[in-house]
Amino acid sequence: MAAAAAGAFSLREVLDAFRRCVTEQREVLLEPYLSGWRGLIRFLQSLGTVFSFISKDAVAKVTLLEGHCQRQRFVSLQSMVEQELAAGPAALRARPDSGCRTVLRLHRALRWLQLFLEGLRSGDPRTSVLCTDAYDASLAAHHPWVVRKAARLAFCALPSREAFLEVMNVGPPEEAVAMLGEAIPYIGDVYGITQELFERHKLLDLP
Ligand code: 1PX
Repeated sequence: MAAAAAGAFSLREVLDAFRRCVTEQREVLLEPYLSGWRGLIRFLQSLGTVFSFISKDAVAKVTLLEGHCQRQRFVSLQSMVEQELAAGPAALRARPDSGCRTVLRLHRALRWLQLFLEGLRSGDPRTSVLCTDAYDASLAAHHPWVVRKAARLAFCALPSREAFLEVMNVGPPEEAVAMLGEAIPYIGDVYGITQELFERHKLLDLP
């Protein structure tokens, strides 16, 4: 397989990042987690300016988390939750820039991704419908009306299934579909561990 052009999206890279995330102790490592997100954001940016209000928000969140990781030396999601909770749950809830509330937003978006990729893999050619259904089953409940409206409008501009598979940069469509089949369980695993962690610490509704 030809190496993807510098800066171009490759689903393989994202798959590798999410694969590297989960340790034997079932911890989620932040470095590959954020690198997976960087890859996804590059993909979104390649889809055009209609989506820039989404990618800007995602970039802001990833950048904030990278800053926290550098300053506080968090390695895993588990250590971040532990350290941020050390000051007490009320203090954490009051922080608009905490790592936990920021990860929670990406975590909800990861559920969207999982559902959307499952839809793409299923062979349904209606990408906008797949995307809207995935959004309605995940992020929509957490967004105000105006964001929901803008997101649904942007989804109408999504490329076709063939174009999607092509821009994944992993070769012919069958290969892209096979790689989706490989990637989805890794993404699901990261999602599941995070969900359980946040649930246990009652962090699923951090404002
Ligand atoms: C091979 C296919 C890969 C597809 C990759 C697409 C990557 C998508 C990345 C989406 C990241 C979205 C993060 C959203 C985080 C969020 O919920 N932010 C909101 C709340 O934040 P706050 O700090 O205010 O509490 C914020 O209000 C968000 C605003 C922007 C709109 C968010 C719409 C999200 C739609 C997600 C679906 C993306 C569709 C991409 C089409 C491929």
